[in-house]
Amino acid sequence: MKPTIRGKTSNFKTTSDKRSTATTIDRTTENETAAMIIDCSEIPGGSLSGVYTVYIDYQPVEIYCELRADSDTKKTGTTDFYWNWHEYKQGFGNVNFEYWLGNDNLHKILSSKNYKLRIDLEDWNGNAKYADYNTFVVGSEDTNYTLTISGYSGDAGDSIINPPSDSMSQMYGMEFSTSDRDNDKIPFYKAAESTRSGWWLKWSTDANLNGVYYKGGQTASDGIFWKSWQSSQYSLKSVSMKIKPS
Ligand SMILES: [Ca+2]
Repeated sequence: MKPTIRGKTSNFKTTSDKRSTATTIDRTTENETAAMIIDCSEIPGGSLSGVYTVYIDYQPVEIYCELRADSDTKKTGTTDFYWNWHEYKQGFGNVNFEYWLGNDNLHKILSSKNYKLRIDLEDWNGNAKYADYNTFVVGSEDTNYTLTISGYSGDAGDSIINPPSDSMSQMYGMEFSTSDRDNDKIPFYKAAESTRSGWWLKWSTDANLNGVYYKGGQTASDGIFWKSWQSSQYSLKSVSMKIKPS
């Protein structure tokens, strides 16, 4: 059952996969006492993008590895991302389409070495933008998955770091909140309910990537938005978050 996946570094391509956390692979070897994580880039060149079963702390986890620009599956917004703490912790969704890898897995993978985050965005007119972050770390559950992120580049603008520390939309250093776990910074208020998401929230956000999926570019305050490109009222057609070693 132990996958042996080796090979040259493959390309990491852009697609419009909606919210797929295309990510990394865990490899256990005969000589390792602890799970060792490898990433999708170590899958042999020429392999197809798709779902791979990997092992994180010896637990099988299905992840989506994006290896070529061959992803043309249609995304329909069928997965609701308004889940509770436990579900965000464990992960949810259909790994072929829309899913969340799980905050525990994110923490384990991102703690294993340095990773970049790439966010791809698409609006309803066929326009695509991206935002890259050189550093992306998610703390353990003990920290409520506190976010550390830095090093923006891209053409979508920075909706994560730019909101400064005195902004209600600050994300850096924030803890994860869900509908049933209020870790935002505002007493008597649940930011995760207002954004209809699970996310790193102080009060509100400029980057509501786990918001409600509205079709056709509808105006909504709890949609999927990226404020520095489109407004915080414009619900995007597709978004994805992907990681790879930096
Ligand atoms: Ca609160």
